[in-house]
Amino acid sequence: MSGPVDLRSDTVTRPTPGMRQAMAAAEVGDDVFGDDPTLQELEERVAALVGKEAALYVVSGTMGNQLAIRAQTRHGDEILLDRRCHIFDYEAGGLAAISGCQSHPLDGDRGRLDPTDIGERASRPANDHFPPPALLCLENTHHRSGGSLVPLAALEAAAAAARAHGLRVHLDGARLWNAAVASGIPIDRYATVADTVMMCFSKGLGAPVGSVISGPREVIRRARRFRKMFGGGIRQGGVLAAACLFALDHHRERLAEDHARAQRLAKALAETEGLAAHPGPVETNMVLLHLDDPGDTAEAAAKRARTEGVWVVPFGPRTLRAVLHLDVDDAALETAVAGLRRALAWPRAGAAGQVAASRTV
Ligand code: TLP
Repeated sequence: MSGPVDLRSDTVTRPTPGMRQAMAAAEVGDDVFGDDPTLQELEERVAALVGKEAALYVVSGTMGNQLAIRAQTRHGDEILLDRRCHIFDYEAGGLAAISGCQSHPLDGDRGRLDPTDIGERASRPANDHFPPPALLCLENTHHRSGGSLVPLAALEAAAAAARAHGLRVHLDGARLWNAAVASGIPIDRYATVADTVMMCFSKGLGAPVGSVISGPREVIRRARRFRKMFGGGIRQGGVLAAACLFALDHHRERLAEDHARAQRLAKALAETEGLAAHPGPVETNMVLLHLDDPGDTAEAAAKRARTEGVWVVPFGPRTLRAVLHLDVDDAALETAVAGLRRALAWPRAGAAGQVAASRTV
């Protein structure tokens, strides 16, 4: 592969020729009239895979999470979630703006929430002072901690603590596909912890657009109505759904390759002498690189990496994130390792030559 290696996210994948063919050939109707057969097939297949009564296609993970929240809460309700989860941290304040809910952020440990914290907050007496707790949000894999796997037992314990006090549970499973492949635990097993589950097709699975929320029929019916209200009805959505169906059939098992390449990237950098950064633990398809030079910043390091032909994103003041995906093969991985070695060489000024150019992954 020539040109820059784009490791900013697994959202950057482009549809493969087979996926484009499936999209071109898709049978379509008008989904707002309820007769797009390909969209219906996708929703039925995902509901069955997740083990829920019904499912709804939406344009993004953010829309899926926000609709699941809107459909299961009332204005003034409280939502318990991890301080570092995508819903709280990265969705533009949607749960306050769209659902009128109050967040109660909890201090999680790589996506693991303490059931005692949940129980203490959720069990406050129902009086006129306290916002009624309505929903617990979980996330797996946990993106802020670098795609870490949240153990099923931790998800179950958190969900049980919430349910004991009548809360519902939503699982942001944008990358639940990765969790299932990495852990060997099936999607529907993970899904038992939650009432509603959101999963993205536009990340590791490589579709250009789309996420699906699954859950009880009544909740999905309400979510469908809110989707319409927010202008999210998709007419000939079958063209997009065909890409997701193709991804379901062809791109799930291969996520293991992304996980293996993420391990190789981290190992190659960890073993590089004179590198002013060290990788964090790798559990799925992401590598976090923590900068060791106190004078360096993630912004500056990402710019240097770009100059060296590798696109990564700042992920905190002194952390970079690299994500492995469908469009990164072994050759691109080699290019990325070489580029990152040059960009992160120590000391920074004119030190690229200190890292042996001959090293391979
Ligand atoms: N995550 C994106 C960015 O927003 C950070 C990425 O590049 O990782 N839940 C989780 C756990 C996510 O990581 C994301 C996207 C979403 C929801 C939202 O999905 P989209 O981008 O489709 O709205």
